[in-house]
Amino acid sequence: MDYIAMSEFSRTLVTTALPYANGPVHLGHLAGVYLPADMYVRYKRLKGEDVIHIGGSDEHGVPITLTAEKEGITPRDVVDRYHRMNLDSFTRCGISFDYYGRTTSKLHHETAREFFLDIERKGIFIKKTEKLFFDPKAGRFLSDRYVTGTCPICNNPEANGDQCEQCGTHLSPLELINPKSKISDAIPELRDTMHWYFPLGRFQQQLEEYVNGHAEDWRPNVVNYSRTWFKQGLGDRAITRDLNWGISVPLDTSDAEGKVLYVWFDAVLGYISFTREWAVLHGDGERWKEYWQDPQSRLVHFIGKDNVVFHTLMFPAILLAWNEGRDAGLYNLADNVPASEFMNFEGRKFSKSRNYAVYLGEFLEKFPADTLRYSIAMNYPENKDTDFSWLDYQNRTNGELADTLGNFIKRSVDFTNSRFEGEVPAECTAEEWNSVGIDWPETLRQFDEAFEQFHFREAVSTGMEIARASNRFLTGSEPWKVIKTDRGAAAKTMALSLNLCHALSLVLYPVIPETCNRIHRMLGFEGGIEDMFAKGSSLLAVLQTPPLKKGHRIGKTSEILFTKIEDSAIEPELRKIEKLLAEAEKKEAVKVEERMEFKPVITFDDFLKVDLRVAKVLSAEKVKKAGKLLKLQLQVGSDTRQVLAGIAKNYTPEEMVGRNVVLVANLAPRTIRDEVSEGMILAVEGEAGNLFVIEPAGNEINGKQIQ
Ligand code: B3M
Ligand code: ZN
Repeated sequence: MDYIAMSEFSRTLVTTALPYANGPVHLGHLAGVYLPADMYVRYKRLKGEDVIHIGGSDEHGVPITLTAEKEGITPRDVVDRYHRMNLDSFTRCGISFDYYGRTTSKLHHETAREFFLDIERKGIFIKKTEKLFFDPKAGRFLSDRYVTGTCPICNNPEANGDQCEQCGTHLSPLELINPKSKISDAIPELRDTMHWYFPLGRFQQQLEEYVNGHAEDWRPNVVNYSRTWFKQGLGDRAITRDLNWGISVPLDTSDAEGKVLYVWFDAVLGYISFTREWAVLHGDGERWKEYWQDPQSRLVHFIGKDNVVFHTLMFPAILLAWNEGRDAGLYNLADNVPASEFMNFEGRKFSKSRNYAVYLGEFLEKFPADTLRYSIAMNYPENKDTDFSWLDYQNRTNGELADTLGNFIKRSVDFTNSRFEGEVPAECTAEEWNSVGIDWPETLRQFDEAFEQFHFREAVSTGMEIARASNRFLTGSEPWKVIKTDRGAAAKTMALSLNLCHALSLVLYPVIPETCNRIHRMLGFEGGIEDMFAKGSSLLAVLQTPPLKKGHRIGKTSEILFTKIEDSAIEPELRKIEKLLAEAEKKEAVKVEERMEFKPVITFDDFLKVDLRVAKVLSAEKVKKAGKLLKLQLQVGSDTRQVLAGIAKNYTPEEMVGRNVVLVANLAPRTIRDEVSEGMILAVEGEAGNLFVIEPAGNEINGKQIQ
């Protein structure tokens, strides 16, 4: 078939981000990663291409050990629970993985160790000793997330060691004021510890060439995001951690004791291990190599935008390190990384910690998978964040799925059964097929292009357009009237309509597979559409001409494909959201009240200890990798000072220059982001974390004390 090009690659390996087995997947995950990937692989299978979809659970990492400690169970209990739960939700949602693995598996541990040892043997890793917090009570080193304390930027007393949730600043635990161990509440001590680092910089040139080579075919955001990293210069990334859950560093030396591989180092390798496990399961333990190492194979990673650098820089760098010095068994780098934007829920971000989410498993207990798949696909966050709302879901289900698609299929099947003895009543020509209101060659070309270029909304819309055109054709032809005077014409209409039903069952199969299989059976076929898949031949090719021949027997009964969603069914859901929002607001209100609790009384002498001065901003600039920080040079009388202030969200550097500010002039200097801050400037926090700098007004006041 000339207008649906076969891929230039002979096979495709699709991977989907491995969700942490630390909580249930929600609709946001489905929308960004798993549904688009599933539609893509189902489309490829329909086209007769060789494709496999590999996914699984990310079962290591600190969030899992934290959950275990909070619940008083083992990390193993946590991952067992959520692995099972997520796999079950995906299965019920029709996400057709060829294999869904777990990073706790034996083969995965072996694969990750093999990579570590290969790169270690080549002398690529760098070992560095650094000071890290150690909990003296618990007797162990604390990775970033195990330390809490006050944020140096916004004073949030519960900032995490890696990030402050209140102001969003990325932090290192050493930057926290009054750090505390989350395990024992002990004040942590700084101790020396040695870690392995992966020198990303060593591969910068190769990575730049790789990303630039895809500047045309990757999504702009994926390219731009990677380029931002190149501009900053790729540094060394620690790839080991002091932790007792994970893949232990595979060396016998004493410095490897108590250390595991960093979760991201092992997780991306999961794609490889799981393909190996898939191959073993299919009776040929070597077959995974076809997908990973044959240059004729194509690798595609479906991920969310927050995981881009790990897939465009870190994982490729690991593979390049492996490939270095080899001339056989080289790994392919990904040919595309279709990273999605986020899908919000009723106008707000999904948030696991605030429990503001609809979990996939819960959803599927109440509503059918295909209706969810369809409405999420139509809101696919391809290049901007989108929104899932109950009303949109209800409208699409009732209007597009039930009224347009479901109704057309049912009318076609019922009328054929009642008036034409359940048989396709006429033979149709290619010409007639092209006169039903659909330009087949053009439609199928667009459809193919949309899928191949990951424009899922367009692809599914094209399918729904065919349903609309079909409806128009049937309604406009009025066979129920025409049959009274011209049985032949009515027969022709029904033959074409049944062919349209068949076409719809194929083109909508990637998005609503379960429904399409029901249509398939209503049309008199046994089994499912999957049973017709044939490698090397496209099912869509049959749509060049009307595929059903005269005399083909359809099924005896029709089904109602979609039940309409009544207002009463979504009302409880809407009420639940109202409750969640009210709770969130209540929490905010409590926060404000908390702030009204004044600090303990101090004496006047205490107050006099604070040296507050008027200073003028001479220059200001942004701080690398610290989006919230501005570096200010201040004039304080005859003195100059450098101060870092977390105000970049509210002020551009240009806006700050020339302003008067209040400087706490006798505060001990602190190092933030490798920059010294000699004091701090006063600001007040308004709504939504906005900071407003206090600006004293007056003449000749520079350097003067505030009292
Ligand atoms: N588990 C992070 C996440 O779930 C991480 C993805 C791993 S992909 C190899 O967003
Ligand atoms: Zn903060």
